[in-house]
Amino acid sequence: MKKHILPTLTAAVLTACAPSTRIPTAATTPSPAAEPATPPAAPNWQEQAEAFLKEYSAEYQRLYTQSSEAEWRSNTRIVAGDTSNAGATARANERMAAFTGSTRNIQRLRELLEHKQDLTELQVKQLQTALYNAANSPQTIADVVKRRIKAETAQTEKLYGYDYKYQGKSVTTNDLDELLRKENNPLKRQQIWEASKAIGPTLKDGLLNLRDLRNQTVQALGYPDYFSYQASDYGMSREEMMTLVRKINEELRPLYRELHTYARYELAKKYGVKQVPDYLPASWLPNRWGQDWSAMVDVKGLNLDPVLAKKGPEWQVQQAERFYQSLGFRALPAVFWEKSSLYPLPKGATYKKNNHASAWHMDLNQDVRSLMSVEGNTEWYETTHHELGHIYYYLTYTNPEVPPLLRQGANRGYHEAMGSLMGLAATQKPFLAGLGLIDPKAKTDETQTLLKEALNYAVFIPFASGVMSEWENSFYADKLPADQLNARWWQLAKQYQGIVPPTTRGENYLDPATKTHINDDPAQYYDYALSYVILFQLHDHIAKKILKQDPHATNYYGSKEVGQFLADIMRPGSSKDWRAVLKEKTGEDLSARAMVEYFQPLMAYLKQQNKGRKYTM
Ligand code: X8Z
Ligand code: ZN
Repeated sequence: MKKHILPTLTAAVLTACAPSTRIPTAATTPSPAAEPATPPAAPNWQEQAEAFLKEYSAEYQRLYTQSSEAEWRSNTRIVAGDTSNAGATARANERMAAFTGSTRNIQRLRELLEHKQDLTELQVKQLQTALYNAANSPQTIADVVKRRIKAETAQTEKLYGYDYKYQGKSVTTNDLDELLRKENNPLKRQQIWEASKAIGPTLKDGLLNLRDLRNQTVQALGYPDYFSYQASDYGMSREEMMTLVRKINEELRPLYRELHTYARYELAKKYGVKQVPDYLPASWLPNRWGQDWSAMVDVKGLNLDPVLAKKGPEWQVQQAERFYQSLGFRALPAVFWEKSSLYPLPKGATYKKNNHASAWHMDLNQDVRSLMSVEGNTEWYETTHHELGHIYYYLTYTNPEVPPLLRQGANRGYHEAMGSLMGLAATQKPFLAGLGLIDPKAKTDETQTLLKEALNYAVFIPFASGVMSEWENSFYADKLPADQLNARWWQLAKQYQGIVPPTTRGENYLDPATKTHINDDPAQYYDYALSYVILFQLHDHIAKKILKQDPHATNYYGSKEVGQFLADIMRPGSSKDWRAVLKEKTGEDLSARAMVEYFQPLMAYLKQQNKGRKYTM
């Protein structure tokens, strides 16, 4: 999850205009009535915008910082029964909302934007961003906004304060994930999987309430629903976004179909099940949501788990930093090491913390932190690179050229792509050999390596662009009825992922709510699908054009040219149009071409393996 943009503060460029004018536009500057002889000088709109933005940005940054500090405490110290952090967070977010959504600010923003043609591009972008932020907190409906803020804080506490139990004992989500990667007994697997879903029903009332409040909030400034609001951050309508993610899914479908068939047969063999099921039982997969199956394959000579377990979690974070530094990025600032919360809480701690990885830009300046529970294994190794990608993005666009309001990704997908790209690069063989993490002389199987990668990156697409995006689209835009929430989830899981629950899951469960983003990063999971598409486009360019290496076997380490390429994308933040950035840097529009091409060599192998097997999707 990306806490790099706080849920209540979500900010970005608004290109699709908010049509409603429920707030009357302020009259233009009154002309001095007493002196009709000399016409008043036309207002200098650029100067006016500059003055407004200067004052606005200073206050915005001040309140943003207070809000981040409060949120940080709420996410790193959750004490059962103690609502003091939640109270402080709600108050800080209310102050932020009262400012960003104030009627006065909205009026002024609209007035200035009416003179768009007289303003600089940078001014227009900032004003649009501020107006976009306003739509999340319009003070014309202050009461709704207040209730939404309170409900969001309460949902977060519930989500991360939950006490997961397996076999009668408290367990962490790290424990459950580890069990799902390793356990071979299908009955036990089902119990583990069910334990991971027990949180769902506890979140139902809160989520339904949040749906209404989120929709109502953005409707006040003319957005039809919360999903449309989030999509507009890309300058796209809801329909355009859904068309895009469906297209991406279609393009990767032939590969997914092969992977799905392969997995059904291989897992049936592994679990000793004679009748191969048409659809994959969710509890068979090494991930709570079936979004990453890479743990299914162990590539001889490339298994990092034992090495990483020995090196330990601290080493992993330091190593990720070294990788970025080798490309020319600076060392992480001292505050990162002092104030981040990087490792699991000690056993017996009297409080809990958010168990999902995130990166924070606390003050839109140099205070950057990460919240993780890093353990020594491959999954956390990749996640650490992912989070540092957010951190280096923050540090790179924090420069005098980029005003605070535009310190965000070219779009949200880019923000997710950077670190995932580095995560991919940090697992390729030449990189690992160069680092001494594997034996450079060891013969490794290239097909198995590519298969393992496909089970990670390609398998993710139907989950992200299919199940998650479609469900949230139905939930927010179509107001999915409360008695169809779980049914819709499993219908989508079957359709897109070919996955079914191990037993019937009625509406007494709420399995979508077990995914953190559904609660606290709402209606934007397609960011991750787009980020994978973008990351393969960037990787393809880096490998072929910069490093002149095979995309399947690269070593970015030490390449200042690669660092330059990435920093050039990060530096402007959202002051540049995201489509223009991609075109300029790769020569391409957004496209799954590179991703499909990357996995193409795997198709022949999978077809061979699947010969004579029954395809069900
Ligand atoms: O939530 C995340 C990051 C935090 S921004 C760890 N990710 C998605 C997930 O875990 O579901 C990374 C990829 C997908
Ligand atoms: Zn992220």
